[in-house]
Amino acid sequence: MSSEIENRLQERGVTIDGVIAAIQQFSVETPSWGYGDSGTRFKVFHWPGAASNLREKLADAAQVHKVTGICPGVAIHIPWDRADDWQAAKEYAGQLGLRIGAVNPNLFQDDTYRLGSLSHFDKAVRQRAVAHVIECIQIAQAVESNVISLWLADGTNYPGQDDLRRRRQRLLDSLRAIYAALPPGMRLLIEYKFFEPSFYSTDLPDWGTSLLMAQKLGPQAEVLVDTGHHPQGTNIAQIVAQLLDECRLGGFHFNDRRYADDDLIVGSQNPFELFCIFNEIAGAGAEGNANASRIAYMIDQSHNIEPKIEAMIQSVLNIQLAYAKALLVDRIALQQAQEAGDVLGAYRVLQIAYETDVRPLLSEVRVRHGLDPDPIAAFRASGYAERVARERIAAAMSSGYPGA
Ligand code: RM4
Ligand code: MN
Ligand code: MN
Repeated sequence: MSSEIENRLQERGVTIDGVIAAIQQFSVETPSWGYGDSGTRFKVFHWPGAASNLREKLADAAQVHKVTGICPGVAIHIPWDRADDWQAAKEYAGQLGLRIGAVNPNLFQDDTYRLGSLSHFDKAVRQRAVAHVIECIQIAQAVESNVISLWLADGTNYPGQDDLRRRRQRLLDSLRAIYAALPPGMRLLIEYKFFEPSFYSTDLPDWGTSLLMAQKLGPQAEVLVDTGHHPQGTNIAQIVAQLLDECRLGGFHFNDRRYADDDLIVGSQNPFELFCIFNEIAGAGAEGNANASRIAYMIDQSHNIEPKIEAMIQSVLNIQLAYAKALLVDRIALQQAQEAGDVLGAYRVLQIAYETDVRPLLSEVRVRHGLDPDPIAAFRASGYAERVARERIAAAMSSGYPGA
């Protein structure tokens, strides 16, 4: 255990056990699609043994949970993960110590969605898109998940291509039909992204638009912040603060970016930003903000050149690290410095927490859980990646499936 951290907390009358309990309660959902082959528009490199169906993705996700202890949920994407028997899929997840989490509808890969889905000018297309989301709601009910995570590719490429206000009204109409189909307790998380695949306008481009939609729909609709979906330089921590204050922060899709929607390992490019995000959440939580304790933390990454399972473990560890550091912020000293107008004193309160080495603390939390203190080493030592590479390639060859 890090006595440095313990001593510093003691000086403030904070017990290390409280911090450990908060770390133990924290969990992150991993995405099924992060275990399969994915890439860029230039090339998809096949990873030997990469999962190619829901069972394999769940098996891989179970390895991440096994070594980190904080990833019991797995988000699914329909139709990529469509199963004939959802009861069986749910039971298989249960046997692995997992549960199926957020259900992500896919409104961007059907030919009929070329000019939009929920915002399309053709009512028949809109109805088809709404029906797909309602099917996802039914799947969520079957697997006992209570989150629908909606990302919309809708938008236009050229000025004048469609009427922007009419698109908005159609979208709201479609969302109302979806909202009406939500059973009690199920949440609709509305994701936004500033561009891509559309380049002139995107129907849900920013957190404000998603928030307006959520507020019009009702309390079961909330905003989902994907950390890769903002223009360069956007202050995501401030967006998080505003959503927390409005009690509409539904969840996160964590990943990191340098240029666009890069979907890189969380915290690999801008770890301080990740810390600042968690600082807002920890600060709100310390003041009893109701939203802070019911945030769906999820990863949304696709791995191009990385080994997929290890990349996921690394992301989970980076998230946990940032969260633990945010818990160490001296909130009283911070507020005092802020209200004394001590600009740099306040900054230094954050800096002290950010620069604290929390690795011994996290190792301690893992050991208390019966886990290896070093999850990456444990995963590498397990030989799992090599074993599935052999077995899955052999299975693919014997079935004639090329595995690409
Ligand atoms: C989008 C967005 C969604 C994800 C798709 C595959 O950029 O991040 O959340 O489901 O990609
Ligand atoms: Mn996303
Ligand atoms: Mn994305």
